[in-house]
Amino acid sequence: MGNYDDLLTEEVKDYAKEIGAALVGIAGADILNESLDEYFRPEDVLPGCKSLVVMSLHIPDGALEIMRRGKAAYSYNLFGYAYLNRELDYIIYRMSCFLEERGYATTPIPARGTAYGAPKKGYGMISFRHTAVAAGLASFGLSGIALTKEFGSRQRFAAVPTTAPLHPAEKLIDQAEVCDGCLECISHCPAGALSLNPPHECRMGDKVFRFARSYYDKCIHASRGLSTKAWPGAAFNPKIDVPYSENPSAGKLYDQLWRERDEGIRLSENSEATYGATLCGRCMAFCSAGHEAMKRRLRDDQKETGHTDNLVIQNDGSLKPLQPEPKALGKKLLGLS
Ligand code: B12
Ligand code: SF4
Ligand code: SF4
Repeated sequence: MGNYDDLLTEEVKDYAKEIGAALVGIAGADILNESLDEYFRPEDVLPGCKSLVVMSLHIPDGALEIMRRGKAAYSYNLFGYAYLNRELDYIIYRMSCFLEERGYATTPIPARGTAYGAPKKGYGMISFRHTAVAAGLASFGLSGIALTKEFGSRQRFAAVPTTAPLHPAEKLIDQAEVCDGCLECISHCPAGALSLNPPHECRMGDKVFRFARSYYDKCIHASRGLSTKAWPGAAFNPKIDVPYSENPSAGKLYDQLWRERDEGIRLSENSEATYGATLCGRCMAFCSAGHEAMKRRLRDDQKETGHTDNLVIQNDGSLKPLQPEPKALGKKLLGLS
């Protein structure tokens, strides 16, 4: 057992709640140093890093539910992405200052994007999903998204690496505790960007997690409004299909983003980068764990109201209830069969 500052750990957790974090936990730097690739480990971004303060913000259920119904992606794009990232940046900044004022070093990492110059495409300075799992807040769904008992898939994460000796979580959550293997995430991906054949394997602590490999370029193509397959039947589905190219150069992607897309999408965006038309997000939106967590949190007298009918948009524009069932492959990967 390490030599931890339990009092500071409690102060950090209280402060995280005070500045608005929905969930907060502490990840030990050691298990992440072993689990993540060189250059993207806590010790690479902060020499002497001992722990990471991991925080999340909940994406309001309504923002995803209205998107599942095919009516609007606008609420999700703002309150699940653009604005939420600002709120995350705010809590990262505050937590970083809180720790530095107490004499500890930190590295504040922005909530979105990857660092220019990093040696691997599609890698953040630190993977927040991995930090959330290491902090005992979440486990990997088969989608690769970090799922919590409280919100399922419906949250974004941030982590502040620090030299402070905070007390880390002692128990990691098993995948089967949060994911039922229904595979709705994979079957609703419009870009074929998620593959379980074979799954990606991640070792952390004494556990092995299995989840879909994600193809960066395919996801970007759909999630940046370049594909008419993104949200078939939905009012906000892009109306122009920009041809997909393998490994597009950054310049080509930039051109596509700003010139070749549906004009309506460009006009629906604004200077605050709301990505007005679509961010896809279907693997998050259709995740059963998210919908079930929403139902659990509703008051008893609200269980039959709002979005609990589970209606989702069909390709022909009609609405039908989603009826997810665990699948044989899903159960096998989760060790349930
Ligand atoms: C780059 C990035 C992406 C990339 C790559 C994602 C990925 N799986 O790593 C793309 C564009 C695909 C993407 C998509 C999405 N993202 Co994103 N993304 C990030 C970012 C900036 C970095 C992630 C990272 O470091 N990955 C690298 C390593 C560590 O991942 P890995 O698990 O070891 O390995 C993966 C890849 O290497 C790949 N892979 C490995 N081997 C192989 C082999 C082959 C052949 C191939 C093809 C791929 C492959 O698949 C592995 C499993 O996913 C983070 C922010 C952050 N700093 O963490 C947000 C983040 C992961 N994204 C997020 C979200 C919400 C999304 C989307 C839902 C989009 C949206 N609407 O917002 C989708 C979800 C896709 C999915 N199911 O995984 C959230 C997740 C929140 C949560 N609850 O878990 C994060 C944490 C942002 C945040 N601040 O909250 N994202
Ligand atoms: S965001 Fe869309 S395209 Fe990207 S992995 Fe999820 S479902 Fe697939
Ligand atoms: S959609 Fe189903 S299989 Fe996919 S992550 Fe969510 S609960 Fe797991």
